Amino acid sequence: CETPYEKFLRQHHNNPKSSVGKQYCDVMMKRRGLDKPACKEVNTFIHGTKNNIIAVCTASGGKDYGNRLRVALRPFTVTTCRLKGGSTRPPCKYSDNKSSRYIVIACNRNGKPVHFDESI
Ligand code: U5P
Repeated sequence: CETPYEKFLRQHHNNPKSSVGKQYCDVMMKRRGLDKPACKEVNTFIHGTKNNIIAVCTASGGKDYGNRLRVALRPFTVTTCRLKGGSTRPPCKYSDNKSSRYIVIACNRNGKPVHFDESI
């Protein structure tokens, strides 16, 4: 079954950014199963290497951010998908926003990311 780290990667890792056409978020949110049972409201995909994301859990790539969170020392290219309209019933339609941001994540005791909190 899927570990918390594997779930993090499914929800939040896409590198390099997949070329799926104009509606990146609509395609990716469905492809990664984030349209079930309801459309997820907000979800961020990180276009960075696994090694660079894992490094945020260490002193070389991140620092403590309180509340057991870690903030990256360097920005990542990310795409944030935001549900359009008021209904969370599929089919899910998203707006896409690609930007360079400092990700805030939680890591497990093995130094692997397990939660995406926000990007700043
Ligand atoms: N989330 C993102 N990107 C954001 C904010 C939230 O992907 O910029 C996702 C995370 O997976 C988080 C979930 O666990 O939304 C719920 O966020 P929240 O409602 O607890 O803030």
